[in-house]
Amino acid sequence: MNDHEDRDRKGGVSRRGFLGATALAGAAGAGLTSGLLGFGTAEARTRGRNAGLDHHVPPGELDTYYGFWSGGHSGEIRILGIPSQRELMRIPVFNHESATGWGMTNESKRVLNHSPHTNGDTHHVHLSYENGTYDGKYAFTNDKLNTRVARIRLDIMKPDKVTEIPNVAAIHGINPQRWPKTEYLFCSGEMIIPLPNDGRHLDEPEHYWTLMTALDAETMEVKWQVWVDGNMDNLVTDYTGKYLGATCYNSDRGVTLAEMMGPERDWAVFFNVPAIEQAVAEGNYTTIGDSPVPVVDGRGAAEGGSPYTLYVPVPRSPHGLNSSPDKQYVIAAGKLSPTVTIMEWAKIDDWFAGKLGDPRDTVLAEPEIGLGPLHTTFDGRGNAYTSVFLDSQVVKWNIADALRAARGEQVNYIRQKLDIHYQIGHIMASMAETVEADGKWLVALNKFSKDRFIPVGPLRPENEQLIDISGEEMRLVHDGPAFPEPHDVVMVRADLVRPARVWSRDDPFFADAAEQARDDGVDLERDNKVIYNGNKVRVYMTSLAPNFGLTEFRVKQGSEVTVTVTNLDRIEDVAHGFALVNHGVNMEISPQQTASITFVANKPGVHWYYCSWFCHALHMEMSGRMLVEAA
Ligand code: CUK
Ligand code: CUA
Repeated sequence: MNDHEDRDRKGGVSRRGFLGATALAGAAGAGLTSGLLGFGTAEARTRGRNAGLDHHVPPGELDTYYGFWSGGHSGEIRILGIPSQRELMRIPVFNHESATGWGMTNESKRVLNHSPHTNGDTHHVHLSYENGTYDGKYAFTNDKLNTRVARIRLDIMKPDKVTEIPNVAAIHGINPQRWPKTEYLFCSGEMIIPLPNDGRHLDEPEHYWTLMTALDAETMEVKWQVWVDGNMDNLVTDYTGKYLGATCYNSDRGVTLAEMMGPERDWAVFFNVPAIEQAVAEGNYTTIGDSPVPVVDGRGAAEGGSPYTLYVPVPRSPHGLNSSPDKQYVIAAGKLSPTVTIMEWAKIDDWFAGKLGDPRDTVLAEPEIGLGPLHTTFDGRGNAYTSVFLDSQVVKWNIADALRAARGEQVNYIRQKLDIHYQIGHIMASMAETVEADGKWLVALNKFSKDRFIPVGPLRPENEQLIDISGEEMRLVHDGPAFPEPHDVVMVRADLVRPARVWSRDDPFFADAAEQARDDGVDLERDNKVIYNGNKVRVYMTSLAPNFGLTEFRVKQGSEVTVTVTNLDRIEDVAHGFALVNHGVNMEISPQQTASITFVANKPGVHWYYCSWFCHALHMEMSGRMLVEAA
């Protein structure tokens, strides 16, 4: 029996049965009434019948979705169960973290490339794809603060690669290729800088630029970059694997707010991946400064684009850019304009094939939504949901009706405006970034909570609100306070994610420690040994509740000590920790994991180490002494 059969048996069945019945009843009722009586009445009449989805997950039952949250300037990723909104796990990525030792263990330092930075700003999180839906392998996130991207392995739920992006400043948008599978991870540089940024052009903004970057999603190496006009904000890929696009809010490349607000129109820029690959293959590129990365010149906004890029003018300061799950549309949110711009991927293909005369020919409609539209998500039933910051609302609208209205038909494409609390940024519906968008749950990620929770001081939590979108009418069902910051989220059907239950002994995550042990003639699963090598000391020990394999080790003052602990427990959920008093040393060692940490023993005397992860009735007794001889 696999995890998910197990899960269905334990908790899913009764709820799933209940969901199916009510969702059907709601849809049928709505279909009947809305045709006959118009929108407002339909809403009123379905409210009684459509009890909606049950978001309450009783004790002992399991959630049906994984929510992967980007934690903004906390620098981490979080996993929430949906619909309960219980926070299940935090995944430190760019931040350093006390409980697990992320940023302090040798394994995490390797992943972080020994970066001096201890913080980050994860704006977006997306998962790897196969054929337009999640393959369960990786999550990706950006670090706007220190211009990096990271990949998280979804089996162990830890980052395994971090890449610093050259030639740009502040990676903002990221999106993986969706079709046929994620070969590239794309990321957009937001801030414009001199190229190269080596001090030669300081106060000459005409020399400031930014680039789109493509990484190989398997190696996480940078493959190529594309030089663009303007700056770049959010980015999205299509469902053919051929195109991606990004919004630009500073098309004049200004450096002050007033300059950024100058142009009446900015644009969305689209990239032709096969054409860029061909240019790279033919050597039709340049490089910048010391970076060997091929940079293809995709500037040319004044002419509508280049062989690699298309610049579609849209109202000033567009923000979100989202791909509809029917694979057809790409929708830019207006931010400063009350509209969204609906473009068609097929027309972008037509433009690159030379079939269109004007970049605006790719635009189908520009419906008015509300004040401050930021991001759009989808239910897979033809409706779009746009977050509207200034109005603090989620606006549900129908794409087909918006297109009919644009053709002059008298039709109200707005389905409902739901107040949220308060000032919504991102918005996301379950599975909405895939062809399997299922229209069940939606989260509104709100920048302010104001009066929604008891006060906790001048810094208040932000507010994640869960909304049931399974019926005709959106229903707000839960408020969830969030520490900075609930930036973005994807909600993924639980059966698509298959986390490991214990570590595998040959995991590459701790391959360096295993290799060092081999060099030292140490069997990690058996030996408890101290290797002295000049001023370097390597301490190997096992852990098996409630014992460390070594209850003492002796070093000279000033030694650089590496403690490598291998957790022999095979029982799920029995993690140990290695914490050394007064040395800032603490790390997690989960079942069957090897973890290592290096520090300098610079204080003579007796220093206790103890297990920091509760593991046994004798957990407190699971300890030992480091004896440091004065130099
Ligand atoms: S995006 Cu990052 S600041 Cu995710 Cu709405 Cu604007
Ligand atoms: Cu081992 Cu607590």
